[in-house]
Amino acid sequence: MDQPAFDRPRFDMRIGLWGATYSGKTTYLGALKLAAEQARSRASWRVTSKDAGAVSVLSELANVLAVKRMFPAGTQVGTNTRLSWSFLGQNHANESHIEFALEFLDVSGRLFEDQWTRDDKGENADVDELDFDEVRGEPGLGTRDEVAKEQLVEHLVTCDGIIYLFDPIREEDDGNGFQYFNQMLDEVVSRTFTNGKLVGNRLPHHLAVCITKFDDPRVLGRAMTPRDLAVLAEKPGRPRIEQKVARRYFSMLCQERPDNSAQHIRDSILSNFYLDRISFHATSSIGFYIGPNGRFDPADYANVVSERGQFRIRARPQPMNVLEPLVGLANRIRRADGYR
Ligand SMILES: Nc1nc2c(ncn2[C@@H]2O[C@H](COP(=O)(O)OP(=O)(O)O)[C@@H](O)[C@H]2O)c(=O)[nH]1
Ligand SMILES: [Mg+2]
Repeated sequence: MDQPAFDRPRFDMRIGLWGATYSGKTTYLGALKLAAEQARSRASWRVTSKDAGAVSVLSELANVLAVKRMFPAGTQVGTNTRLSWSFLGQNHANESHIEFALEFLDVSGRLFEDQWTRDDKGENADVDELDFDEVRGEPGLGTRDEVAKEQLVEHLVTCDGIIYLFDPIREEDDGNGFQYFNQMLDEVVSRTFTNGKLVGNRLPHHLAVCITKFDDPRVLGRAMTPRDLAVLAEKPGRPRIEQKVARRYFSMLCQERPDNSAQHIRDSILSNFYLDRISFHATSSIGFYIGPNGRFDPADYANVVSERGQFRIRARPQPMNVLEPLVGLANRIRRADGYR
């Protein structure tokens, strides 16, 4: 990792983790613990929490990835529970420290699909498009979802920075994630405006957009040319894909079809956040497969295999750009704050 040095601690920075269902949030959490343990740079990192429950969730997720070599079960970490971890960084060169909190509110995936992105087959679908509260079939559902949504908005409002996970594979298959994204952001803006905390006409937050599953050949194979991939194979060890590749790939997704999900999400990001507070990252929670010769092989780098109908992780997960976006955000927030 090559994050800038930090020289003064700030202990009340809060970063939120956000992303649509299946974007890779739960996997990312487990990978964070592995990434902190594997970090070999000027700084060392520890992830811990004052909440014993949060500590065991992280250990369990990391264990599923690293030992069982599986992806965590699709069930929620604890629907609507707020989990919080502290990241403690120590710079070896000058003994300085940094600390920030990552908060995660796992809301039910249904919240997004039912209300905003569901294909409504009801007769009055057009008429009821704007109706949030209507309870269809299951009594109480509308109210519970309202509460969950309210919690998530409040959670995002109070964070200094947001890690947003964008799943390029899902978005390409059924790209409607933007509806959920845009509606949430509108509410976050409204609430921030009410609190008098907008900066000009935009959110004060810093945003790291992590394009997930970058190890998947469907992603990397399009984000880089065969020649680029061959260059990666020249150096021994595991390659780390740079931010500019993630940015370029995201732009490419935006340009492919005029009305696709990535395009909508980009418009929304650019209108709600300041450009110098946004970063893009090529993220993989599991990293690439590297064979016995210790080199990246452009023809054989997928780290997921299908075994009896189940996805398994092929070799030791070595997360790429998982901790980096978080540390980058913390550093940006600290700098923007004038070392508060
Ligand atoms: N190739 C690849 N697949 C991933 C990665 N992270 C998640 N996935 C896949 O995406 C699925 C959903 O991930 P999950 O973390 O449960 O998403 P969540 O719904 O946002 O919590 C997993 O079961 C994996 O199949 C990754 O880093 N690489
Ligand atoms: Mg999950």
